[in-house]
Amino acid sequence: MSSIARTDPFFRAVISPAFTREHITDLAAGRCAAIRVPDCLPADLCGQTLRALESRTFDTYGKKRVNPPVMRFGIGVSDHREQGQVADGYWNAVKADRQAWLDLGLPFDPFEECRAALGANWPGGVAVGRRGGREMGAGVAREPNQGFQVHFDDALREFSGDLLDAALVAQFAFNLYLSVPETGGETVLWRHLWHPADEKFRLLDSYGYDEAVVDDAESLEFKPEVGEAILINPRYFHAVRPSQGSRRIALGFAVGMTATGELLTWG
Ligand SMILES: O=C(O)CCC(=O)C(=O)O
Ligand SMILES: [Fe+2]
Repeated sequence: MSSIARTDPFFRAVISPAFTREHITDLAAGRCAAIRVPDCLPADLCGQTLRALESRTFDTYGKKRVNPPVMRFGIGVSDHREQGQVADGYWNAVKADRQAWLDLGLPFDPFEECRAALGANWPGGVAVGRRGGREMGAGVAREPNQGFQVHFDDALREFSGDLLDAALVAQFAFNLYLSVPETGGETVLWRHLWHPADEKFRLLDSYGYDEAVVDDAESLEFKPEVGEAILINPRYFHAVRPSQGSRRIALGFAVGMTATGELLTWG
């Protein structure tokens, strides 16, 4: 007699000392849902970045769309979306954002360090993506102390046509955790991809959905650690649980894989 598997062997998080070619390919192909790399960046690099960020005032996302509020240092293209297009204001915001990160006075570029770690074993390389020849933002520091609602990220559905100058064959979300809370703050992924019928669970004017949208879908949950980087398939519904204690601060950006095997990032 054969037993019936109740879990999907491909819906799993792999833990690895580095981002390998095999794991990134598995994530693109659906053979895993997340890659976790503990101690991805040296502790002193994370510490310096955190201390610099702690001395700055964080902004909030649009309070209506992102509620409970999420703090952030930097900008994201999702705040500059107008009718499926990137609003002109994004480019000035990117320019100001680059200066704001330079003004932190760090002797290195934290996003460049993240890209280097991500691309260490990737033959196609990792670069910041371009749109109409212009370089996109490198990423953002986000602080969702009160959590992220259940949501998914998919540039294909958020923007009309290609967001970048290249067509993407897969999308990922990268996070590098600089500070984590003592209680809560887990990242949860559900084995559920958006379906039109899910729209009835959409929270009013929000990026998020009622948790009933993921119903009894298989889930995986992890509690990030300082210095850890994760790469997830953000087309799976996911959320961050509310937390207490230390601030939950992560460097984040989106990653796309092109048909020629380049990894392109944007924030
Ligand atoms: O902070 C996290 O762990 C995940 C945040 C998120 O929603 C994303 O990176 O797309
Ligand atoms: Fe997300």
